[in-house]
Amino acid sequence: MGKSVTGHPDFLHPVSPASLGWSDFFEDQRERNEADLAPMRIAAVHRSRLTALSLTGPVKLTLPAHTNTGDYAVGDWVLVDPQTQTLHRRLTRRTVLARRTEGSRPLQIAAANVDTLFVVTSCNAEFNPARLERYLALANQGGTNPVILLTKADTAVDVGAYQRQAAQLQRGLAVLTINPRLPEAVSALARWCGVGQTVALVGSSGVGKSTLVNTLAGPDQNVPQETGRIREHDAKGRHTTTSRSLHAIAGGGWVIDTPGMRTLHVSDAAQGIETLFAEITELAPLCRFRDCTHAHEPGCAVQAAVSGGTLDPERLTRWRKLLNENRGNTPASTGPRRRR
Ligand SMILES: Nc1nc2c(ncn2[C@@H]2O[C@H](COP(=O)(O)OP(=O)(O)OP(=O)(O)O)[C@@H](O)[C@H]2O)c(=O)[nH]1
Ligand SMILES: [Mg+2]
Ligand SMILES: [Zn+2]
Repeated sequence: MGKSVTGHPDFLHPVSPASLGWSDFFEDQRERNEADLAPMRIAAVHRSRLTALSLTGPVKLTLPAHTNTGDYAVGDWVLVDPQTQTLHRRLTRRTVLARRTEGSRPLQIAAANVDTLFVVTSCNAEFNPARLERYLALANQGGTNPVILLTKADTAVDVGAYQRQAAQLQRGLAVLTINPRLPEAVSALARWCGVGQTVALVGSSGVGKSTLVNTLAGPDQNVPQETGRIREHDAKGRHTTTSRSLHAIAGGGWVIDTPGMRTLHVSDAAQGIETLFAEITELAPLCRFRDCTHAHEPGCAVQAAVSGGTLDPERLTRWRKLLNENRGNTPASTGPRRRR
């Protein structure tokens, strides 16, 4: 048994690798000579140490000399020497939530191996379609299924208006209205939180992410996540959560809590943006010109959709803005090749 750590992450029950999220995708990456190494899942990343979940409990990992904790993300699968608790290597990620922090390269991995991204937003002044679209692009790009969770419906006058706006952000998008403080939220989200499933919570500060983590974790949670009240006049949160962490959900799944983000810059997300704006992307081949920018060209199918009332002009503006930002932030070597 490894050195036990107190506090989060929570470790409530003995688990099988599958119940921790292990699958053939990871098993197939194990080399023959790695049979003695134990698969563990990164539960918290600190400046100088990593905490992982093993089948026998939480473990403080020892890092090999040449690595630093920045190479790892919450949700990562790693192979560990069970005797010394020394990390041997990280396995290739199945999904990634990667973002660009101001001026930074490489991208920062916010979380790894997440099945469902819960994009949490509130029915108040925090609600912002352009911001939500950024989260959706991030989820699409990383191979993670996005779901919008609307909180604070109890404080809103017209909840339906928020629900309708959210549902229009991406084709087929699931939008749920929940109160993170009530146990009913658990059953509402159960289909994404089954045994071995991993969800991550993202969104602005104060939308109720950590409150939801505590509700999902249930009464047996060792150390609840800290939560904080929002400012009354502008609904802004106080950035209560400052690091990412993995927590057990009472029903068997796993949830990653993250700090509220001020701004989410998009980069390396051309595919994610294309999925997000499918209704625009799909019209492009119908335009007269192959390189139509859908701005002023004659025979533009996208402009025709705007005139015909089937495409919201604001949506087109946001698409253009996000695409331009993505181009500006994506180096030619990794992005779509435009120059030789
Ligand atoms: N009225 C109401 N309050 C809620 C709801 N959901 C969360 N809250 C409250 O909102 C406040 C902020 O919740 P947190 O869980 O700390 O928010 P967070 O998203 O984790 O914020 P950061 O950690 O700062 O990113 C707390 O006072 C919660 O009790 C809701 O549906 N209705
Ligand atoms: Mg929080
Ligand atoms: Zn066009």
